[in-house]
Amino acid sequence: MIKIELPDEMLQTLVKANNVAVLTGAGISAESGIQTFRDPQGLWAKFNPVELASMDGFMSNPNLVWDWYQYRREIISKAKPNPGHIAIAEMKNLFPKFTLITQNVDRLHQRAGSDNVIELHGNIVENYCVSCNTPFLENIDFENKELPKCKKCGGLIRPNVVWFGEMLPYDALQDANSVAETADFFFSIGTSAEVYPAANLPIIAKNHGAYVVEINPNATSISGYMNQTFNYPAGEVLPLFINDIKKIKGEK
Ligand code: BJW
Ligand code: ZN
Repeated sequence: MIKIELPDEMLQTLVKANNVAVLTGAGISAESGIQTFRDPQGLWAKFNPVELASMDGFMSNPNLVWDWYQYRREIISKAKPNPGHIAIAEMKNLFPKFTLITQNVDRLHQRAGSDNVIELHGNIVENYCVSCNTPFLENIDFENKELPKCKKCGGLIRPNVVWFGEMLPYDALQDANSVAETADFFFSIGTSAEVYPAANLPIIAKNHGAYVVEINPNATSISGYMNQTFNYPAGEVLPLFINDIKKIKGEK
């Protein structure tokens, strides 16, 4: 367990905030045993994003891409939310307005108890047809190696995630931008802030007057814009926030 004292000036700003928002990335799930993308041991160190996370890659070798998602589904289904996810799920009870925006597809936030999560890059649970866009509603057994075909048109089925070069879901991006523009306290947690448009959100929040905090063991390209950075694992820092906020509010 880390021993740090959270700055009082930051905590006072946070307890007075009416509109708090969190943006998360793969790092929040690292302590649940789910690999990030760009860390030295991350997915992109071993797998090629052009082959596995683009429509061109899928159309060139749909079975390879499907197998990779089946492999990740198995890991994700066996993983459990960690103290970072649980602390974020508690935040909805601590502020008048709270919004969670995630780039993650693993649904661990929802399993920890977060609701109304804005999913910028879709999720790994749902699937749809690449030819007619019809959702594929059958349960996917990750042990089944065969790529399913659309019941309506016979087209290939893909996971409902956002690949490189694809637009983010329109409503999710609109909502995320408007939250960033109106939040008075904004956390960027466990993201390298390398992938756009998500990486812009903390900057938009800062430019609209929010107090911005980054939680990430490593510095990122946006660290310099932050009011505070905590270079520690999210699962260790976030419970300290919850503890201190409850203390200040007299709930503990
Ligand atoms: C911890 C920790 C602990 C570790 N606690 N922290 C040129 C050509 C084509 C497109 C582009 C281009 N140039 C720019 C673009 C746009 C492109 C983009 O941004 N590319 C950049 C890489 C340059 N973006 C897009 O294409 C997006 N769409 C779009 O812009 O549409 C308009 C458009 C269309 C066409 C052309 C141009 C524009 C779509 C992006 C989709 C991203 N998809 C993925 C895969 C999702 C599905 C799946 O999971 O399989 O989303 S890629 C991957 O990156 C995934 C993530 O959500 C995303 C972000 O990664 P994240 O979460 O930040 O993870 P990491 O690994 O990068 O960082 C983890 C961090 O955690 C690290 O900093 C660690 O230190 C930290 N950490 N342990 C806290 N315990
Ligand atoms: Zn179809």
